[in-house]
Amino acid sequence: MSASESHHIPLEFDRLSEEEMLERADSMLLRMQGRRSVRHFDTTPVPLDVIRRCIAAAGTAPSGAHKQPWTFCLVTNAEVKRAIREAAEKEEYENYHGRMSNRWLEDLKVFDTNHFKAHLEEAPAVIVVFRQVWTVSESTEGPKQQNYYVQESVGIACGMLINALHESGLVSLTHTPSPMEFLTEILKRPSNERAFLLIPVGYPAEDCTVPHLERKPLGEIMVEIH
Ligand code: IYR
Repeated sequence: MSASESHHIPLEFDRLSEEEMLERADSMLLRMQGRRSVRHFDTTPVPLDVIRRCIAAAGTAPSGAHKQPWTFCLVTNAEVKRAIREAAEKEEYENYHGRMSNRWLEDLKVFDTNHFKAHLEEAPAVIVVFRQVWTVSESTEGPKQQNYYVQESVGIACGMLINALHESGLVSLTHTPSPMEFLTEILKRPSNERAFLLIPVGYPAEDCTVPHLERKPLGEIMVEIH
């Protein structure tokens, strides 16, 4: 099949000098090393256009067969955030009081977490990411379209979103209350969507602290085979 038959277009790409590549990789690494998950938010509103652009950036993620099987629900409504918090706390109470193993609870000690989730109300915005297990084409009457590698695709998009938020001067938390079905109900999402990740977004509280953690050095996360 020729390029024109498969609707290919020329790639726009500028080769950089090795020096510039290293400089960019270095400065990106430095900025990414400064990102932390934050659990204590300032209640000050954030510019929603910034978040909208970050979501647009997440939407550039690669996906299985380019199905883009994601929906980003941006929530700022105080009543809806309260409903999410209440439902999340109910599930998390069960998690912390029997559903999580002792080893799991032990592993979480450094984070000082519990079933109280004030950040779900305090953060001025909460993004709930949904994965689309199938897609309905055009009209809702249309046939179900299969999606592929949905977890991988939405996971990559979420990573890009978290980085975009950080790059834009906001902080976030990746929160996965379990189970998450209540989000479908509260946000009135269609039957092809499943909640994937809940991301409170905002500015950090003035007195915000984060756990003293270290990241694995490169030598521990990479093997090279040349
Ligand atoms: N979902 C719970 C517990 C929790 C689990 C993991 I894995 C974490 O990295 C942090 C918390 C909660 O949000 O508190």
